[in-house]
Amino acid sequence: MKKGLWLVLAILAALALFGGCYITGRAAVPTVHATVTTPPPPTVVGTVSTPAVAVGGTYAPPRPVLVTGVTTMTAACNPNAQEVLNGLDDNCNGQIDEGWVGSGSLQITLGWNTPADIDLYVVDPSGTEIFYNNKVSPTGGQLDRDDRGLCLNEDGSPTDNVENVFWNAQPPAGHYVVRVNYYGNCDSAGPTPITVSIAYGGALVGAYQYTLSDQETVEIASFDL
Ligand SMILES: [Ca+2]
Ligand SMILES: [Ca+2]
Repeated sequence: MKKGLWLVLAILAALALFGGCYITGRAAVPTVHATVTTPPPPTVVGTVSTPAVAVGGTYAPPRPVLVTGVTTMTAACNPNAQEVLNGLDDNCNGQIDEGWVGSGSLQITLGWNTPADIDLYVVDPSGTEIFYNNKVSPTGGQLDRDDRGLCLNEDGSPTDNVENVFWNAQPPAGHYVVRVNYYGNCDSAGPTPITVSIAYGGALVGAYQYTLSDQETVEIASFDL
């Protein structure tokens, strides 16, 4: 009897084990709450100039057309340099004379270093001419510094002159024209070397040179955005 009893018990155990699994069927699918793993931000070492991003992607740099006689300056900036008021991006951060004038997303800056009175003109795609007598365009462009050499200067200095036009927000697409006019020699200035620097989307497009004579007007550069 004992042997028979053990046999019965063994059969019942086998049925409970394998039969149970069979009856249970496929294992229940565990409920998984969707989770999204966000990768950590990249590690940035040092100071990096972040280029502005336009809707739909990064800004495409414009390609200015220069008139005869205008030359492109060789890049001479230094990331460790102190930015000074001179119409140039001294520290290579894509902003011209930051701390003195506005930069924004598009910046066009005239610089010269004689007592002459020279003026910057920028015609934007709306046809608006931005200059000392019309400092704000409906497109958002504005002239925020107007220097007049020895004739009369905003900061009282006959040299280190700068005029600056910039757009804080994204400037309109279309055609831009940059002109400079030698308004007056203020009784002491002769032909004057000038620079025009253009920065767009957090990067310097270029810096351009020309020597301007008294009363001369020159279309330094034109470009499309
Ligand atoms: Ca700079
Ligand atoms: Ca500068």
